[in-house]
Amino acid sequence: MVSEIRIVKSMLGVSLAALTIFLFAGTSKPSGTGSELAAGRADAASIVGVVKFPDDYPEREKITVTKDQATCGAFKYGERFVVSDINHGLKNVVVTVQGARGKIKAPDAPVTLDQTKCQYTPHVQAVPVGSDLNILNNDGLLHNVHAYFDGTEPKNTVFNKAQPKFLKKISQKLDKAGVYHFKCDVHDHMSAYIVVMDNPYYAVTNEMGEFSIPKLRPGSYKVQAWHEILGTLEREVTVEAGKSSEVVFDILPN
Ligand SMILES: [Cu+2]
Repeated sequence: MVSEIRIVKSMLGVSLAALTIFLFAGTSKPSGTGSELAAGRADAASIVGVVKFPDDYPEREKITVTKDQATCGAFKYGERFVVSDINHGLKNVVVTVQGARGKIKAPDAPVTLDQTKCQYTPHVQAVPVGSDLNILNNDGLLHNVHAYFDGTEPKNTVFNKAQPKFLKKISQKLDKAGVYHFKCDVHDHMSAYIVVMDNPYYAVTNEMGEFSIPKLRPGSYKVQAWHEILGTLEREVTVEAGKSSEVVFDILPN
């Protein structure tokens, strides 16, 4: 089965892109509804895939730093489009399986958002709802951590805290599922996203644009892919007991 959805966006003066999802489902017949199968068993299913550009893909932006260059450096490479030279895979896409039943538990240890040389690390992460977040500052200068909910600016400020050089750590509980966009009010180039999850079936694409979501009950699901610029797409996927379904998100030129 091959299906596709298209959306069209444009940004950065680059004529982007229709984002097309091709789903390659297994050919054998489903073995039951699967609703009675416990996740994590040998008969659990998985969804694997890749998000990738064709031969033409955006290069890393080079952003001039205008403040605190002694610590921050003269320029930064943007992280909105981090694309592999090998397979043109797109990093930092958050892939979520909607409608899958499963308990989610906040980790015992806090998750972190680091600020080093005026850059957030990681640029994109996905964490369970209820996680405690530690925001670290070892730069020896002032940052101002300003988080917006759902990426909407400037209306939905979640928190807005100055972090002077002596304040090495700010702690914040992430108790609402959704997309948090972090900006620094001191350094315009600083940007990061934390996607707070209320179900346990998610992954963030790696340097090759790849993801893997294991331990699913067999069944039909919506798979949602979110990228900070390309937006959100959904697709129905059927996974079978003990098998993987592959989803390839091909980003096509206009
Ligand atoms: Cu800053």
